Amino acid sequence: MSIALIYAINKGYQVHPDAFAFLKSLDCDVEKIIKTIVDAKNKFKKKSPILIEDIKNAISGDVNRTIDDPTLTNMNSNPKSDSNLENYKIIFDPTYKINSENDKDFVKLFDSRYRKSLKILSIRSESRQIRKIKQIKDLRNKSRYGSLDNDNEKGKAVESVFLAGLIMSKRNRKNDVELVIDDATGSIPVVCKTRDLIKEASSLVLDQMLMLEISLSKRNSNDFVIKDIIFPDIPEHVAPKSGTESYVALISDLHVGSKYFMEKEFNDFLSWLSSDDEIVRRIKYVCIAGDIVDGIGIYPNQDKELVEMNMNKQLSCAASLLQKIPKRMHVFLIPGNHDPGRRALPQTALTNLRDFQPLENFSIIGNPSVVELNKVKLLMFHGQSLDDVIATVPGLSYSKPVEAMKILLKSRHLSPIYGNRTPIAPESEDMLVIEDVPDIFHAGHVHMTEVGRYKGTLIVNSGAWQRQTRFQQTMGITPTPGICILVNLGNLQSFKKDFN
Ligand code: D5M
Ligand code: FE
Ligand code: ZN
Repeated sequence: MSIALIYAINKGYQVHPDAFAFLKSLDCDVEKIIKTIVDAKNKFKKKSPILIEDIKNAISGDVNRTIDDPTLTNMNSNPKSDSNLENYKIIFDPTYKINSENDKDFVKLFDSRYRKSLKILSIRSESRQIRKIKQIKDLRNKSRYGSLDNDNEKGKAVESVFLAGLIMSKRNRKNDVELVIDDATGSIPVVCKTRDLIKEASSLVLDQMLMLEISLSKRNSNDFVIKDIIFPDIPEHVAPKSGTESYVALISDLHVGSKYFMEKEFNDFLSWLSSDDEIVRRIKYVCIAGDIVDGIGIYPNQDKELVEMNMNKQLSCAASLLQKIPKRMHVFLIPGNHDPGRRALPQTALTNLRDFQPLENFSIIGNPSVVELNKVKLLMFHGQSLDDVIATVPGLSYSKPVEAMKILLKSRHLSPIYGNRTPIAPESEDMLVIEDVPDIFHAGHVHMTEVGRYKGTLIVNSGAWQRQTRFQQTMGITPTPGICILVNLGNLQSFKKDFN
């Protein structure tokens, strides 16, 4: 740390106290970060102090951005494009928020999930009638006969109340479905009795947030009977029209280092990106949604399926492929479950890729991240939780990942189910709540390309560049690798480009 400071001071740069505190909290090569910032500022002859933003940009590889434009918006300098309309912003990146020394306190995490989800529900008018679970139980206990004697302002007996909470358990019984809902004041069993509600309950996943209207009448049953299920959900919306014919290329799951990595097809894709093709000329952005390398020790006997057993060599090989992406395209790259770093969500940026190649045109960011491309909001998530959603919701399958991705949007959470296959870290803030309504929701992980739409959001699963593995063969999963999805940011129309 002190060497880094001396370096900055000797070059005539001050470090802002906030930036100093921020640097101390980081678990990475501080000297290298400072040197990158100082060198960039020197190059642009800027003498301003080093701020937190400079550090964040240096980590994500966008050191020139703060220097170009303090609002953090990058104006593409490609003279062939309509430069006023070409720009990107990183709206959310968990990398700097992740606390590696968290104290395993899941109470804070779930409290954050509850609060953030309640805020999302607050746009619904019914949310004003939400009562705390303890209050609802007290009301019920007070009434001895028939409906409750709690009256509304007009003196009429209240027939139903609203509650909001996380689903603690779900039990299919003979004629109904019982849910146990939890808020900070307690938990309550509630029951779906009608056919429609029972059907709706089949797509509910554990630990997701819900608002429920429940009947207070005891006439027919002693249970708290659900009258309506209200999901946090995304609203019907129209994506902003950027007015340009710019494209974003969406890919994921390269698995460099695996013997199944489709090196030839991926190189064909890279050559195409450097070609003079009419479409390629319009590609301004490339998004890569994780599983860049195959990693080491990710699953039992993986070594038998690797061509490269050394993690650094896998990374260096991936970096030398990725540096072939033309510099005029800006690349956003997030990690997946095969990449180095912690497995639990959210994951920090794979910045060590840059140790092997400069990758100047890359924003290397965490999983999940939200970026804005020409005003179009794009949510990038590797997709680990799709395994859990597909395994628990009846009727879903690996061949149709879009349906599972819709469930994530409806629950406004990227990984609602806790304690199954997707590890979630006990952060004090739940960064997996989908706070911003995305115009494009991009994930990978299941190795199956599919595109769909939900309430104005374009949903894309971008497949893979890895042939069917032995595991997938035994599971009967036939992936659709070697395909890139292109999206026109002007109208959100998409199409596939197949490299097989
Ligand atoms: O995951 C690729 C897909 O294959 C994903 O849907 C999970 C599934 N998969 C892969 N390996 C396993 C094991 N060992 N158990 C269960 N499911 C698996 P990827 O992240 O590329 O490995
Ligand atoms: Fe993968
Ligand atoms: Zn994966």
